[in-house]
Amino acid sequence: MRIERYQIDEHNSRLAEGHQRKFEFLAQDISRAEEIVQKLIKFQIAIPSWALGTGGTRFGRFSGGGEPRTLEEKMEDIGLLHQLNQSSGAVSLHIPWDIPENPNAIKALAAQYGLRFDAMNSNTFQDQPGQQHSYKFGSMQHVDKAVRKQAVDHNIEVIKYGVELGSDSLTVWLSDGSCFPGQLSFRRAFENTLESLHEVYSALPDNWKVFVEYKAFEPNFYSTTVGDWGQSLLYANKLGSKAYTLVDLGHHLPNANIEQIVSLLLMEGKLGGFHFNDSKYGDDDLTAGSVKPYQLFLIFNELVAGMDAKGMDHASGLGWMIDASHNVKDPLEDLLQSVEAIMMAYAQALLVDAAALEAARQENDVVRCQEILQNAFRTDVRPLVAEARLRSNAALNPVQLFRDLKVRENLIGERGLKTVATGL
Ligand code: LRH
Ligand code: MN
Repeated sequence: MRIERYQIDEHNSRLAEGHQRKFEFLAQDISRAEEIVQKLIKFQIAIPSWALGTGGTRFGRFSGGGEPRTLEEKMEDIGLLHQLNQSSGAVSLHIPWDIPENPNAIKALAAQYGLRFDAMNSNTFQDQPGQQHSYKFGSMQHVDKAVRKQAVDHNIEVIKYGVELGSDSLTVWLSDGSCFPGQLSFRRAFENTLESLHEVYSALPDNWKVFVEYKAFEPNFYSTTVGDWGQSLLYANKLGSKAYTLVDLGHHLPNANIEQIVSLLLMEGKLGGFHFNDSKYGDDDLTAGSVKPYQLFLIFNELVAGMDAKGMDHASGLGWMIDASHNVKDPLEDLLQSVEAIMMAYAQALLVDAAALEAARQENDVVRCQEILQNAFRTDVRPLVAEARLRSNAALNPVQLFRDLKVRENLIGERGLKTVATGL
């Protein structure tokens, strides 16, 4: 389904007066409003190809209908999201869930929708039909060299697909670990994994990066072989300059200070990118900013400060990707809300008066430090984010237009109620 230009224009003209009033009221107090709007227009977030259908848990899955059946239909849905917010201009593919049978055709289709390919994702956490060796006891950590070789070969195959599509990075998330004390030699598992990652690293094209994604637990529940930021950094440092860490917000133990982790990884020049989502307990893969919006703001506050300290371009300096799963929300509405929350956290972080904050820190004026941060966080930046969309010919209120145009109903009409998208 494509949205016609006039449909967006009509929607925006209905909301224009209210938006203009709110934007002018906000902008009159923000000297850098124009600069912030320009930064928001440039900022693009990659949509995961594995999160366009209904997710589920081991207890059940409740499909909403109209799910994309093919990679082409997934590109169509991401193209529709991008039409609505002009902030979703990239796709992160997961292999083998979304193998581009005809890479050139998929690349051309992506260009039609204004989409580029962000990081490719390998999958050595499931056994595929006809697979020679099982990953039941791990992939790159496995005691059997043949299993490790199978995992390395798969990652090299994923790089090949990415090169054909114009991607320039690979995310490696390993579910490897153990479920019981005694089951695994932590040292051997680390050495086997590092040896395997070195083989993948040496297959990277010169301009490519590899992101080592860490996770505290699940599906293993005693140890995870890339279990936290320290282990991921250890691998990335031992692999070389093209290796980085990837921070999935849901992959931390309760109450971890993720903004501190982000600031240190950025300081070390080893932060590669993000998988944005939110969680209250485990790897819940909920809508970004839906449970802990202040944490998302604090993370972006460290990102803006850290990237400015290194003179990095905000939009292209890191891999900005969503990684979510939709158990009760419409997948596309959920993704629209996640993009909005990320854009708002970024806008609020851009509002922080860094010089005043530094001065207050030098005076150990703790109260003033909090006032400066929370003044930014408590500023309703939605008119700034909406203005960026308006100037990008997107919708002032994407979720509202999605509903007014009965997009889900149309997709169900086209695809049926029972279609199931590949992915989580
Ligand atoms: C693991 C993870 C990883 C993906 C998968 C879909 O929890 O975050 O990034 O490969 O989800
Ligand atoms: Mn992830």
